[in-house]
Amino acid sequence: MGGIDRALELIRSSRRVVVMTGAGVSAESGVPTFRDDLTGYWSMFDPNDLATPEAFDRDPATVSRWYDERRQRVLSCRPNPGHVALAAWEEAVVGAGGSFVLLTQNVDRLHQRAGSRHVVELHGSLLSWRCTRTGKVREDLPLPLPHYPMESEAGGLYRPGVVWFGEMLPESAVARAEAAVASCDLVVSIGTSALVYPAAGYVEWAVAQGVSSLEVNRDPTPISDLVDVSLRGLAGEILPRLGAGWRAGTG
Ligand code: BJW
Repeated sequence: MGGIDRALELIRSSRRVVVMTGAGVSAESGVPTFRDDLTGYWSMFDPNDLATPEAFDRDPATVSRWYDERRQRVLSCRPNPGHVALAAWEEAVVGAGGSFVLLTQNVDRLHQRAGSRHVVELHGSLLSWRCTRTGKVREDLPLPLPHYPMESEAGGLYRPGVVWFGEMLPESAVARAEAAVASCDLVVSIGTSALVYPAAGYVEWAVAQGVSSLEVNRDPTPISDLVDVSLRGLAGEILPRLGAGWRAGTG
């Protein structure tokens, strides 16, 4: 039996689905993957020097500008067939009385724009900014920001509303992720290098519990040999093909 057929079988026999997505899902929408994001002016920087609290403390203007340019870019991008297929899968599973939780490491909101409802943003969002003094979150700051960094009304700075290396993930996101993984019967990892924790650990945990598992990725990853089925290719092409599984009904 080919990989796609085995994947369709897993999908047809699952009722409680957890999907973990990463930057590869948005690549076909024109959003550069995290480690490819540095083009033009930004190519002189290492992402690990920009996506940390220390970088923001050292140079809040440069970090704010980088995130504001990325905010503008994702707003000009549109969901691709991979995002749309995941929203349709959720609708089919929930419509059949099952559960579907989409854990995303992406900060671009494209899943929500495609119609996904049960989305857990593990790494925050590019569309939000948070006051360094009060913690107040705003999604209505001018686009682009008038200057970098932008001061808050409380005398702090607005920092990007994302989770940087060394920072804790939002408590509510962790609680929702853990609850979903603890009770799922299928875990699916799509378009992520599976290198960043705790996100990668959620998939590993489900696999260790004996949950059925599927991966979709352009390239091999550290979990490719751990999962039941690893499909090699583009998310925007493979996910619509898997629709035959959920259209056939689940459970
Ligand atoms: C396609 C495709 C197509 C392309 N179709 N596929 C345990 C062990 C070791 C280390 C740690 C650990 N626990 C915690 C850590 C430390 C750290 C960590 O994981 N480090 C590792 C690098 C080793 N984790 C943290 O610090 C986390 N916090 C935490 O754990 O708090 C507790 C704690 C606090 C203090 C001390 C100790 C513990 C926070 C992690 C935050 C990650 N933040 C970022 C930046 C977000 C903001 C921004 O966007 O700028 O999140 S880093 C970056 O990586 C971003 C992404 O969400 C994340 C994952 O990347 P992703 O999505 O996998 O993208 P890529 O680019 O890596 O891969 C793309 C993939 O797609 C590739 O596989 C391609 O093949 C594929 N692809 N096109 C299908 N069309």
